[in-house]
Amino acid sequence: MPAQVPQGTSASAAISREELQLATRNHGMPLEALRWPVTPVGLHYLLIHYDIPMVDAGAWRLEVGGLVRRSRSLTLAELKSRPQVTVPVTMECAGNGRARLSPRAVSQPWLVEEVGTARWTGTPLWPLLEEADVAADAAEIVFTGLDRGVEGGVEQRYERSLPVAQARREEVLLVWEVNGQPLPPQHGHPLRLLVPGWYGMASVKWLARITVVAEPFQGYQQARAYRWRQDPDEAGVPVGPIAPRSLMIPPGIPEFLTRRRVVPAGPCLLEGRAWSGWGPVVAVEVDTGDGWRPARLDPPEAPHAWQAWSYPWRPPASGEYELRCRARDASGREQPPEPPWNLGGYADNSPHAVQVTVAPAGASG
Ligand SMILES: Nc1nc2c(c(=O)[nH]1)N[C@H]1C(S)=C(S)[C@@H](COP(=O)(O)O)O[C@H]1N2
Ligand SMILES: [Mo]
Repeated sequence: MPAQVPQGTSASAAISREELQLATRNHGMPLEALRWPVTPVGLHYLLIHYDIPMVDAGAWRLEVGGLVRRSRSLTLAELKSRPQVTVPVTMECAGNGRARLSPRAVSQPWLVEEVGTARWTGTPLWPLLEEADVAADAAEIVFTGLDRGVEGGVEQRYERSLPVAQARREEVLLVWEVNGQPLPPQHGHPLRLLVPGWYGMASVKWLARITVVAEPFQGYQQARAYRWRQDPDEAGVPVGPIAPRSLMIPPGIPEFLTRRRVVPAGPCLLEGRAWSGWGPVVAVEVDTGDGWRPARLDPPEAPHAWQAWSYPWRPPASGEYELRCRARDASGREQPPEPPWNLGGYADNSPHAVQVTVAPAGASG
């Protein structure tokens, strides 16, 4: 923990009114929704920096310009007539885990549930840019949303860029459907970018403009937010791929206020899901109080979809337990006990812990 608390961070445990205001607008996925391999739309997490814009899809156009030989202005119907793919993708907010840090960035105070997996339908991005004929000296592609606001004292549209090498990945899509429905307002109606394997900030919603540029983009969401930094004066390193994480479906039933779980005595199957943007998850382990033990792990349904895991637990006695899970991916990255602190509060992927009371044998479940 740094000796001095930088501006824009809070050392106090209490959540401020401003943080609560953000938390009621941007909700996480209730952990019991981990049961669904594809998250029902209303249970998918939401992160909206400014206001949800109301967009008339009939009047809307996607402008493609900048360093291209053929600028384009496309209707939704034109985009939908292009080659179409549907793919399950797990998306997670880079700030997931932020509220567990101390001191923490004063921002959306996420705990662990800022994730969801949806079946997205759209068309690959790069062929569209190839048709526009991208200049040889292009460095990045900038994606501009329709939503506007003020952040860090800067009035802006939500805008992010991708280096050309990322934008060329065939799984990067322009999507107009989620789980078989047109994108609802909160998820980017009528079109969003989808960057599988990267934290959600890259997947720009309410997409209006794609601009090819020769220099690294210096917009707020690129050059100031979403960077690994210890200090506000540091330039930092951009946040990109999703670090490995696993979550557990909380077993039994919750106590209303604390959400502590109450589980009947006897065998208890622990289940959950795990994912990483650095390759498939190759191992999930569970600690029920006596060390890490391997869980059973399913393969992913698609390269960027989460994987189901399970672990048969036999509580040795009634009483209080803390259950934890952790994942390791094919790149060798593993959920650390304590991730390195950073100013923005990004990617705290320390293990998910669930507090459980096992009822005495013979007690009614
Ligand atoms: N235009 C726009 N795109 C955006 C955002 C935004 O505020 N405006 N939020 C980003 C962030 S930080 C995340 S985590 C994801 C959340 O996507 P979802 O709300 O569909 O789950 O959208 C990203 N795309
Ligand atoms: Mo996010």
